[in-house]
Amino acid sequence: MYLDKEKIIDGIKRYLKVDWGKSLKEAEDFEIYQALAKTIMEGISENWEKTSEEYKKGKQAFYLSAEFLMGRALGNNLMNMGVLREVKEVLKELGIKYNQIEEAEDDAGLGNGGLGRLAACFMDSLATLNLPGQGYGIRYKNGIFTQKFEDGFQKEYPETWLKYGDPWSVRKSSDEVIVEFGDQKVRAVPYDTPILGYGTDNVNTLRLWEAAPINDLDLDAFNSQEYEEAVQEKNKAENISRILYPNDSTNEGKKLRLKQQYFFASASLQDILKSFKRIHGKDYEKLVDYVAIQLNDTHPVIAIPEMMRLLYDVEGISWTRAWNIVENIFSYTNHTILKEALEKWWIELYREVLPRIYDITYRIHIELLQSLEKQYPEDRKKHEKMSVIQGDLIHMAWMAIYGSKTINGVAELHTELLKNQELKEWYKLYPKKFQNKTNGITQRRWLLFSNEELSNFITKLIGDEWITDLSQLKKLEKYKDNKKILDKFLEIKNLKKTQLSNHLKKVQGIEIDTDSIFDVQVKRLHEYKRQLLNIFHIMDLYNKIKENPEMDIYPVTYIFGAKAAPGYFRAKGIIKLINEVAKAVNNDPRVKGRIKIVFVENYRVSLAEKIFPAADISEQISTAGKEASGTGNMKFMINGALTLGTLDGANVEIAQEAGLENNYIFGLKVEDINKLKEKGYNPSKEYESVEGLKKVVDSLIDGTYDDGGTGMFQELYDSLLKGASWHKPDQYFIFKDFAEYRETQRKVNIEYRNQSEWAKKAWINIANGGKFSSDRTIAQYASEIWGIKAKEI
Ligand code: B1N
Repeated sequence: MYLDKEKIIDGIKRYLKVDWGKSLKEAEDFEIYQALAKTIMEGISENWEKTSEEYKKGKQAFYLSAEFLMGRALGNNLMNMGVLREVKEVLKELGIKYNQIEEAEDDAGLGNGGLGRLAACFMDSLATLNLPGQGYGIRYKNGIFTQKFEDGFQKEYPETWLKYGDPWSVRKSSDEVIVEFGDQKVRAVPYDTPILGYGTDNVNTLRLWEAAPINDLDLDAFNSQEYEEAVQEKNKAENISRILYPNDSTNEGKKLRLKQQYFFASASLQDILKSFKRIHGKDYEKLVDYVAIQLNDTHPVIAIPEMMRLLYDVEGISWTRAWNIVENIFSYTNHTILKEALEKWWIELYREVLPRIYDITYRIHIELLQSLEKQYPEDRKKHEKMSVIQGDLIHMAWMAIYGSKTINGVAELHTELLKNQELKEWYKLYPKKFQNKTNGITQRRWLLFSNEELSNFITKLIGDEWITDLSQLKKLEKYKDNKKILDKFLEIKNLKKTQLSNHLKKVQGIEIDTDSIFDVQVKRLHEYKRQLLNIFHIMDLYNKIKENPEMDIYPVTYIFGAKAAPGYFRAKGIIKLINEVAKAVNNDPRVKGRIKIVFVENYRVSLAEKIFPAADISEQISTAGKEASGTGNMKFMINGALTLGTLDGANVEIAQEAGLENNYIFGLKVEDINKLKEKGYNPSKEYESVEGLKKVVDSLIDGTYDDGGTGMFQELYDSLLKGASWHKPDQYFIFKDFAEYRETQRKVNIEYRNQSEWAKKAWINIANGGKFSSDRTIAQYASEIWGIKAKEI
């Protein structure tokens, strides 16, 4: 342990004085938070340096990701260091409320959703497993926007996590590199954040790049009183790392986005090569023995031609040797099969921003064509389909597959769909490259930290090994019929529900019945995730209550949390709809509190930590085949919520592990949807024939709910019944799944009343959550892809 009580108190007081000129009595919460953070940084600095030195001696894995959705660091770091309790005590003695200090930290929201949070969980697991792995990304000045609801509409406000500075990062000016574009040259300045593992002295690193100008100020312009021009270069440079693109699973073909991608890919590779050279000189044949690079989706795939540039242009290695190195260093993870997410760049734009990278990409394209010609002589159609350059577009996923050692999907079903549908030609060409790596989550943040009560209880029963070996949870299963233990579980669940309600009361002024079922859907807002199916069911239920005021319903609180991409009109329409229905339902005396809708504002990591432990039902209702994995589903599971879901993504494996009978699985399967598509799906049939559905759908446009004259609800209506130029009506099969979803919801409502049976199911879910630790996922990446081994300092 690096810190004891005295050191902590001393550190806090010292930093308060040095940084803010304040005594403890005068200090604000955020100042105490910063002082505490810096005390920790001081405490770990030696181990951090030691770890970096140690890792350099062998093979390292580098995780390149445009997003790292880290959330808060304070509590997590204290917990991983094993001093959380001490710190709480110390602060108490000083008359300071730990909770308030914790709440003073802004989330580091440098990601959109699952993909970014996965990267963050991976960082935690790498460190905990003592694995030589480092993250590389972008230090966005503004992370994911802050969401507010104004009159039920989503409004976005800039997120400003750096306004008081970030105590968790160290600017490493001496490791700056230059990144060059066709029209611009900038400095890339690294900021290192320590990643503390649990129960280890190792401290791993997340290195995020900030863009800075070569020249701060154009003095000539300044002297001629042209002040705007004087800082033009600075602004243009800083724009590169200014803001996270707020799209989840859609491609943004903007110039600045391409610059961001090249910026961090180039800076990271230069950094990797520089530290390799320091030890091994120019012996590049060794590179594959020391470096593995994981490309988190296609966002960093530009690193492939950039590596060629660095090895071939800069280091003077032959093209063939360089390509051989590339093919053995890079691996690519695919996170989605949605067409609209596939990254393709306009040639014109690409060539303008990255002229040399374009030439290199072109050569890669030609060589791929040559190898395709060998494999499939004169099969023009196939060549065209698999080309990196197609017409006016550069296809990043194809370059990734061609240039990588392995390609993996993120859940079994997803990988099978890649192999047999989406990427079947590629699978045929390179069967050995394809792997599955089912996602996972860190149980440290998502159970130990966010659900202290359940954690303590589990530890009391089976010891604390589960904290670093989640498969230990299996030992809980023998208690599945133990009434005392299940009662205790229910008591904890109730406590977590009360804590969440208190929090929501404070931040949003909402009263929640903590005896009601907490039915939760939290995730990005997207049509394929089908929040619309969820709200349609509630609208139907509300209609039924109005028809039959004495209807027997066990009280349910439907909790939503979701940000919509600012330019995603339909997603914003769905938010408005949920808020409108909430207003009607929550204020209708006839409902008598039986159902309530709560849409939490600004859903983010720190709020998620309060929500997962309080959930009874985990809504995972995406159209089968569309959700690559999902990771929220896993967080719910290990906190004892039952999955109400389709056989999609990792839900399939959750149901496999915990048993179908302990979850609520419903709806169309991938095969059903394929068949339906073949046959031709006409949603009007369901609309007319499924009892209650027409009334729900019509209420979008008959004046029941008001979209404030925006046309949003009409547009939703049309998307379901008429389709649009780019898609068929009800493309996500909401109508087709509606009846079965409602049936399953009814079952939930009845079965929840039997609390001991319910608790048993929840308990079995927890006991079988072991597979879904990111420790398992990372151990598989380490041995099956990267070839790295644990190294303790
Ligand atoms: O990645 C997660 C999965 O669990 C989810 O199922 C999947 O939807 C998510 C472009 C994405 N796929 N693609 C993205 C994010 C940002 C962006 O600009 C695509 N996110 C996912 C982790 O595997």
